[in-house]
Amino acid sequence: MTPRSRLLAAVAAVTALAALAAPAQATEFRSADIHPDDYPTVMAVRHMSETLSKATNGKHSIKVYAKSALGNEKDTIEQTKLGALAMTRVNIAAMNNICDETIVPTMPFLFRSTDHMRKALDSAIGDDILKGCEAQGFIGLAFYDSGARSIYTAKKPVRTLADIKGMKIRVQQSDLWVSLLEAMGANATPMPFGEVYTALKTGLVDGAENNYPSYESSRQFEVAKYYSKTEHSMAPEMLLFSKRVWDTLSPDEQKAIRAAAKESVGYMRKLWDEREAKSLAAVKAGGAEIIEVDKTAFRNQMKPVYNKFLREPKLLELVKRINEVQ
Ligand code: GTR
Repeated sequence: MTPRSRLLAAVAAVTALAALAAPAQATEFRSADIHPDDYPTVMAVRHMSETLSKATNGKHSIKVYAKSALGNEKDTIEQTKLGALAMTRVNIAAMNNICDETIVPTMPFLFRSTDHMRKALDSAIGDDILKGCEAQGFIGLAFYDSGARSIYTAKKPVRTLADIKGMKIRVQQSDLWVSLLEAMGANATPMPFGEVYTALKTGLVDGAENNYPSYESSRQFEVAKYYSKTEHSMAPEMLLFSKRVWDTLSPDEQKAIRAAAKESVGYMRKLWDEREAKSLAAVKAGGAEIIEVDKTAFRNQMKPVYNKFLREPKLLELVKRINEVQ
C-alpha cells in the first residue's frame, strides 16, 4: 500500500463508521415509481423531497427511482414492506389484496366527480383509509390523483356492453379489478403495467384500461386506438412509507415527512390537470378515437362487485361517509 492509498482506506473506514454510528446523519430516502421522469407522480415526489429537505435543514431528502428502475409495483411494495426501500408510489389497486380499506376508493363509479373524490380523500375519511395499511407494514402518507380510468381496445371499439363481452382485457393485479371487468362481461387478464404495450401489440389481450396520461406516456394509444369513456373508476395513487424505516425515525422527522407529503398533493393536482389535457390532445393527434358510451349501462352491471367486496361493516361505513360528502 502506498501512503496515499493507506490514507484513502483510513478515510473510507472512518466514513463508514460514522455512517453506522450517527443516526443524525443526512438521509436520502429511496422512493420508487413505474412512471417516467416527467410524469406528475414522479415530479410530485421530487417536489416533496425539496420541501422535506428545507424543513429538515438538508438532513432528509428523497431520491426517486422512476421508470420501474426498482421493479414493478408488486416488487416495490414488497421491498417497502421489508424496509429495503423507504418509499413507493403505487396505484391503490396494487394494495387491494393487502389492506381492505384500499378497496373502497377503488370501487367502480363510487366518486361522483373529481371534486367529490378530492374532498373525500382530503377529509378524515382519506386518513382513515391511509391508516388501514399500517398493520401490514405501510405508513400511508397521501393520495395523489389518477383521474378516471376507461377501457381501450386494439381491433374493435367498445360502444356498448355487448361489444366488450368475452374480450380479453388487461387489469391491474387485484382481485377486485378482475371482478370489475368480469362484471362488464370481459375476460380479465391481470399483468404488470410494463407488459401491457407488448400484450396489446401482439394480441395477447384485446384491450386494457387506464387514464389519459398513462395511456399516452406508455404509448399504448399507438396499439389500442379505441378509447371508450367508461370512466369506471377513479382509483387514486398512494404514497407509502416503510413502517420498518419509519420506526427508526424521531416523531419530529415523521411529522416533517407527513407534512411534506401532504404539501405535495396540491402541486401534484395542478400538474395532473395540465397533464390530462395535454395527454388527451396528444392521443387524439396520434390517431386515438375517443368514444362516448352510456356509462349508466356499465354502472348497472356493478352490483355483484359491490356485493362481493363490500361485506365488512368498516368498509360499508367508509362508503357511506364518502357518499355523504357534498
Ligand atoms: C397507472 C398508475 C400506475 C399503475 C398503472 C397500471 O394509471 O399510475 O400506478 O397502476 O396505471 O394500470 O398498472
